[in-house]
Amino acid sequence: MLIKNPILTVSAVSPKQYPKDNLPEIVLVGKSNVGKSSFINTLVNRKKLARTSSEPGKTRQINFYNMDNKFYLVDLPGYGYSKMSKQEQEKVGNFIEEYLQKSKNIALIVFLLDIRHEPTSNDKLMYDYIFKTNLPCLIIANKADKIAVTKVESAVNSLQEILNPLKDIVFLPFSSERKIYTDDVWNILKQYIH
Ligand SMILES: Nc1nc2c(ncn2[C@@H]2O[C@H](COP(=O)(O)OP(=O)(O)O)[C@@H](O)[C@H]2O)c(=O)[nH]1
Ligand SMILES: [Mg+2]
Repeated sequence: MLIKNPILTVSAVSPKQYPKDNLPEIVLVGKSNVGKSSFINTLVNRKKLARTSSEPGKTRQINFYNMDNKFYLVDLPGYGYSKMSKQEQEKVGNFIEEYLQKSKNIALIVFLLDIRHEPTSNDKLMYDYIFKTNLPCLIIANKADKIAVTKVESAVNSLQEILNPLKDIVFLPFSSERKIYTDDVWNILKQYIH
């Protein structure tokens, strides 16, 4: 899908600031540094729309990227950054939950994992939380460029085996580094924006 004019329109630190135009929201969830901001940039083919960082734990607000007035891509703060104190981590967790509970416009949750690693305990908590919200979810096994192409399919399958043995959720590989699999992802996203 070609987005002509992606713009960061709102950086919210409280629910009062969430956009009020009721466009559908596709929200990026995942631990710090897994590649959420890069994912947004890759989908819209921009280098610096969403701020990325090799230093995790930087985003403390909820960024709403307006996509041609059709929908929002929503960049949430990452969880599980080890250098953050327990207290700070809890704050970030509450912040994420508040958004997931209060926004009335979430059309799809895109949950990013690292294709190389087993889900962390925080990933599992987040997965269970998302599952309980009953919202539609797409799982992305990111940084697929970090393993051999021939290993990608089995790596995605083993992540699914751990989190979703019933296999009723879509899992897809992705790589912002190599910009591959973006068409597959767009084909899913399109189903949730009308
Ligand atoms: N190799 C590789 N690196 C990636 C990929 N996506 C993101 N990164 C890198 O991972 C780091 C964190 O990315 P960022 O998008 O800021 O993660 P966020 O904290 O989840 O928003 C940056 O150094 C990115 O360049 C990917 O698909 N492959
Ligand atoms: Mg980010």
